[in-house]
Amino acid sequence: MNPRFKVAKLFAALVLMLGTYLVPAMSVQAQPREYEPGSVLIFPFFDARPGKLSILTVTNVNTSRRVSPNSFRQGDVQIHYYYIDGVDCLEFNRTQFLTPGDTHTVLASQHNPEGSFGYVYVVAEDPETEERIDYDYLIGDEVVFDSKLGFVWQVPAIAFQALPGQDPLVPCPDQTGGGHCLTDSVANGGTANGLMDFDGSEYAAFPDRLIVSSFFQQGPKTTDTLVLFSPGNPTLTVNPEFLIFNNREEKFSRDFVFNCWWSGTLDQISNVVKNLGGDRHEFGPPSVQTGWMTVDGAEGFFSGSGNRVNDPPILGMIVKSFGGGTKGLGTASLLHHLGTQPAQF
Ligand SMILES: [Ca+2]
Ligand SMILES: [Ca+2]
Repeated sequence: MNPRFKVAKLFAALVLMLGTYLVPAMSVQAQPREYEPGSVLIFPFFDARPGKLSILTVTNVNTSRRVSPNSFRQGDVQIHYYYIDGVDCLEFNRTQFLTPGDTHTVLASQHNPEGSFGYVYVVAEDPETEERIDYDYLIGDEVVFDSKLGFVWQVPAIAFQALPGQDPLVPCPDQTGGGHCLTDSVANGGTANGLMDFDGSEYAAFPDRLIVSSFFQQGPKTTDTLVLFSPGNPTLTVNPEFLIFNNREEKFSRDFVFNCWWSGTLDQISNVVKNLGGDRHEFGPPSVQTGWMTVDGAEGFFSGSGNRVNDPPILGMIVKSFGGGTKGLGTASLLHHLGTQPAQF
């Protein structure tokens, strides 16, 4: 074989091989995957106020009882609950040990005696050292009984997968005694800053924009309640931008301000949702208009210092009620999302 051709062939093989190893780098684009197991679960809204009952479940789908050199089984994990109060975003946290295939269901009001509503996140940790680990075996659900509105809603937790252990061909250098990859580790591509980085290296990135795919024009019989929050920033005031569309491709831009966690009806964002000016005959009878909207963090500023940040990360969900009052029907869902951006907390 011509030596030059041989070199070219070798180079091509090398590129191919490198390509295989470079595949995990593309996971920068990874987004949360609501119905798949992850290492961090975020419940956007727990509500333990009078008349509401929030039941949270975390299930460990790793059933491996193989014993590691540190005497823990591979399916043993510590889960760390962080309850964040919806008013001041102060934290209450506690841990729970889960055996292989274990499931843990709690009543938010009993499990967290300090807060009545807000959001919760759950992080997988090594049961021996309590370090955060790549343990994509946690799934979560929440059921809320709302006797005030007269309905029950359920949503899955938003699951973020950890990324150091994504490639079975390239074992991560920094592992626990139980054989799980550490997430906050420089050797594993992380930052070792004591924080969770949702940057496509430690954990899947946050979504850039959230989308309410459809809502009915708001009125006495249709009330949608949106939940929004920016994790990890108790003193951050977020100034998101809403793009609201009717069913005739007309767009309305609105901005809005909230502190750390917010829940409110769509008409608190803009009265446009009560008067969409779209096609009344598309749906019905009865004639009701529909619209949709996108939400982007846009910008935020810290109370006190006044320092501004671009595009703070946000997550959320929506509770929809129809009919009004206790005679109504209701449902809830997570939001759709688009694009990726980093978050850190
Ligand atoms: Ca980190
Ligand atoms: Ca954004």
